[in-house]
Amino acid sequence: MDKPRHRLMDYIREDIMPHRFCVGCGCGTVLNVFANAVEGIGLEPTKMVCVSGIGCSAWIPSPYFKADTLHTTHGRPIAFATGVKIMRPDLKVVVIAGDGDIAGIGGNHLIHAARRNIDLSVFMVNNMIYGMTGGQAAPTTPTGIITTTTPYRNVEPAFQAADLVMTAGAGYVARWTTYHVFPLMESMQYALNKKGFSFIEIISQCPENYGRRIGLRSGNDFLKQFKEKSIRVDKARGLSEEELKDKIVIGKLCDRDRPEYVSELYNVTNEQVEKLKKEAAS
Ligand SMILES: Cc1ncc(C[n+]2csc(CCOP(=O)(O)OP(=O)(O)O)c2C)c(N)n1
Repeated sequence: MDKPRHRLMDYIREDIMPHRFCVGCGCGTVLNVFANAVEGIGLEPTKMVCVSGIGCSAWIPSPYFKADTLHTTHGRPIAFATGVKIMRPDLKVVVIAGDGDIAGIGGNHLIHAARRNIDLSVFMVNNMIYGMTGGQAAPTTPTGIITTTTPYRNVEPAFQAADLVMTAGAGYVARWTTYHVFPLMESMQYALNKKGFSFIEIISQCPENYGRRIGLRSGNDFLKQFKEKSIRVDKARGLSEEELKDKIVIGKLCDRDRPEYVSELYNVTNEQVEKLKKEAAS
């Protein structure tokens, strides 16, 4: 008898399973939610390009998602994705990578992609640490956390990447956690369908290289925390900074329509071509 085959296996590279993510890691959840989101809106993987950088989260699309993927250098997935989108505006270009990749070393690309409102869907898996390299503090590591590079405690404030891209001009910005799988899936679907720069911050867990030094040893420990600490954005409005300390504000943070970079670029180029043609004909 044939082995039963899960429907999502159309979206996942079966030949390299089982995957390499650590036990309890949030990356498997994000891959699952992403595959469900793509399937749910009937997005054809052959019409997509997924771009990632270097890190555990970067493995979600590459090699595991079954579409054309670019596994680029650390910090540069948005820069590569920008090039792909300019050359192939017909394709859906999705970036999935870690907070180190996107908000740390790649922070400048993030700002300018949001400012341009370029039509990319960027899903930043924020595990609050440099997971792949062994647990060094990232710009997203909360204050007070013990990591390999902050053995006494982290004295820096965590970078709020979602706030940054919102201010820079992104079309759609949301934040969810790996506990909120259904709203995250719907949010991904919305982002994939929205023209312009869409950014979802996915608060995720790294029990091995983040949790182990702060007493959160399993994926479940994190999920319980995510559930308890999360507060919907509409409830968070009106609360003071002190009241929001240690809370994770979840939900849609912004949704607006602004001119999109690649369309504008093509418009101005076509205008010039027409103008030159007319000049040559006269
Ligand atoms: C230019 C460059 N700098 C540093 C590194 C080392 N490095 C590889 S992955 C990584 C951090 C990964 O953290 P993140 O992007 O948050 O992904 P995670 O592994 O936590 O999912 C670093 C610093 C590298 N490969 N290239």
